[in-house]
Amino acid sequence: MTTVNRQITLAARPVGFPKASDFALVETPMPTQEAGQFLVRVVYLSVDPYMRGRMSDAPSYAAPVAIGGVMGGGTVGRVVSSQHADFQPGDFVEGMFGWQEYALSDGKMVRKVDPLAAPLETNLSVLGLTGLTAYFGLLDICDPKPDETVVVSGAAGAVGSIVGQIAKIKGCRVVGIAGSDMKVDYLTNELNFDAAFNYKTVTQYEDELKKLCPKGIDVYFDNVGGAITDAVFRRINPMARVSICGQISQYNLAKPEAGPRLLSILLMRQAKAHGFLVFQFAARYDEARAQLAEWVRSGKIKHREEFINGLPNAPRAFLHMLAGGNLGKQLVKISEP
Ligand code: NAP
Ligand code: FER
Repeated sequence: MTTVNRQITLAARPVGFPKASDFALVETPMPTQEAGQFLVRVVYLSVDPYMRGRMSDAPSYAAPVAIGGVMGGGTVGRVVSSQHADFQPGDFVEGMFGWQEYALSDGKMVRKVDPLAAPLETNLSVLGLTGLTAYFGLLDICDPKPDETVVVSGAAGAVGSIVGQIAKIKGCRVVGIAGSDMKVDYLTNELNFDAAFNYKTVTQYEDELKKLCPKGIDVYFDNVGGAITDAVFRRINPMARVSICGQISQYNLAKPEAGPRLLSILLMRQAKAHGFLVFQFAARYDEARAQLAEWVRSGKIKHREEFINGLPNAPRAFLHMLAGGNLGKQLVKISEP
């Protein structure tokens, strides 16, 4: 076995949109396992928008990655060797092992996964935090009812594509907003969305929403913020529910964007906007995962993963996702299962 562990570290705090030189590929000695620990070989790494926040030292719910520190991230991997009673060599596990080829673990916050129950990579997509975010952010925050109109931004991405399909299962009219014609085709032709539009070619968002949502908007699942969200707010119905899941249009801005002040719309339409972090639902992950797995098995939810190979390409995969290059969930394949 190799004696070297490769890692991606944070080389510099990004200014604006991150770049390859904000990361470094380093080689370190393989860590030494002690009693109560096991060694994991990482197989798949998830790249996620929240990682942009971890690269910055702005105040947050979680500590930033230190300069020179290993980038954190969700992974699935395989146990190589173990001095931990609950984990045996060959076991597949999901945990926050980060942007590296090998990691030591004490088993805390690690979930064993069954590679025969579902494809391994789905533990980072529809059956992982991505799917759980969609599930709780839509169902708990918005309580969508049959025949209501649901708008999803970031609709062709990992979370958004699952949100729209859950809303269809609940009998809603679903309208997606995404950044390319190919994504719009995918949403309407493959995922059964009722309508979708490309925010990069449509210029009058409000007019487009008026056309595609003739009965107004009852539920808005917001992944992006900014001008798209401003337009949706203007079209919400009385008693609408808005789930603030993400604001990716703002993550790379050096200072917050000035926008119209639209909270009076919430007031006048007696609407609710609710921010959430998926972790607040941790006690109910198993229940949600079982439901998501059933929807996947019965063909009611389709999911898509895209892979970029090799740890050295992890920064490229992350930048590709931030720029909208992904359809569905962006993963990095670090090693063979
Ligand atoms: P994703 O949607 O698979 O990938 C990010 C997508 O964002 C890109 O594909 C791109 O698609 C879009 N995007 C990038 N810049 C944009 C901009 N300026 N305006 C509009 N869209 C832009 O990522 P994800 O993992 O599913 O995350 C989606 C959102 O959920 C993110 O905001 C993330 O922070 C949030 N999230 C929140 C939680 C939570 O606990 N609250 C958990 C997970 C994720 P286009 O081609 O459409 O531009
Ligand atoms: C995310 C975006 C932002 C996310 C968490 C945050 C878990 C929180 C950021 C902060 O508190 O600084 O996608 O996912």
